[in-house]
Amino acid sequence: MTIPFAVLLGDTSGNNVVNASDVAQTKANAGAVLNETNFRSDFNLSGTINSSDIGIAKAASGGATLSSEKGESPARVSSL
Ligand SMILES: [Ca+2]
Repeated sequence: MTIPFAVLLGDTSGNNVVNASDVAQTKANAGAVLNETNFRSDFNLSGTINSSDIGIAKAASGGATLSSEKGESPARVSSL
């Protein structure tokens, strides 16, 4: 059994790349109360979305998971 698993800091949309749309999404959520739709923008796990999270998203922009760079589905990790 394999379980797909990939984590990419700054990837608010979950598409395995970090770009301007993730930064924009984080900016749009700045100041909002955390909920099930915006929690991914709280990169520093402070419980709020603010300029620190926007800075993290900007710094991470351009990043991608190894699997997305190869055009594959998210990396797979064998079961323990
Ligand atoms: Ca935060």
